[in-house]
Amino acid sequence: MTYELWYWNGIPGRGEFVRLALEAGGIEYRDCAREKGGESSLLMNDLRKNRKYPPFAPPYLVADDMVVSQTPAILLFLGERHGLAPEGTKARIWVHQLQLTIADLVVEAHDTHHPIASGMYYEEQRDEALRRAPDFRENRLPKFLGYFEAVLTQHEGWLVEGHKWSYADLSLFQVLDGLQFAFPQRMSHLAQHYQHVMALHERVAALPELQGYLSSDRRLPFGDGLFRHYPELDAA
Ligand SMILES: N[C@@H](CCC(=O)N[C@@H](CS)C(=O)NCC(=O)O)C(=O)O
Repeated sequence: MTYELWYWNGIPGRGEFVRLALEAGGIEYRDCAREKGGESSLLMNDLRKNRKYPPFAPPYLVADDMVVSQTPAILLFLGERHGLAPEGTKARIWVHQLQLTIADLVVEAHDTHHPIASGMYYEEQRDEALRRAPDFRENRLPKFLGYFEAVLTQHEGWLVEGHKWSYADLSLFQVLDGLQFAFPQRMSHLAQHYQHVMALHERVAALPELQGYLSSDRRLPFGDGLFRHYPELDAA
């Protein structure tokens, strides 16, 4: 069976957390919204399908008769089916918790540039963004990084002790990549304090399973998505 992944074409966004898991797991999938010229109507049409269990928003994964949306739920599903997380309730729920915490961080990073409304242009909420970003840089970002640093300090290299990488490690890599893109000054200042976190970023980037993907054009660059670089929102 080949999974169908649906996510907006042109930005890595939340789709990338799913892509990384599929790619690192060697799992076959179609990136449906990027096929046939990649017009946004492809995804819009699929979203309009009359489904009994519809997704609220992309990303979502179609697997036989199931449609799974919500990034952490998709990863929970793939993790169980393909061994991308350890087995057993305790470990499974632990990885899920980590993924939900990563999802919280993603929302807060996004809200630095869109603090008022996702549907408005950045320029329309720039003043509010300028007020919001310093708290993220100075308080929230160190709190999240400190949390993952503490977890990694107790485990051996990966977020789940005794397991190889899990999907949460891949997602943490992606968030760190996005944060380095969006807040290069702040992240380079903080790097010295979160050495285990930064080492995890390097370790995932070097995974043999991901080399083909990371150097391919399937891996999209950041741009106008969740992680955006506005120099005025960054500072050491
Ligand atoms: N909690 C959801 C959020 C999904 C989401 O916000 N998707 C964005 C793209 S990254 C979207 O298209 N949202 C449309 C909307 O919220 O109306 C998840 O983790 O997957």
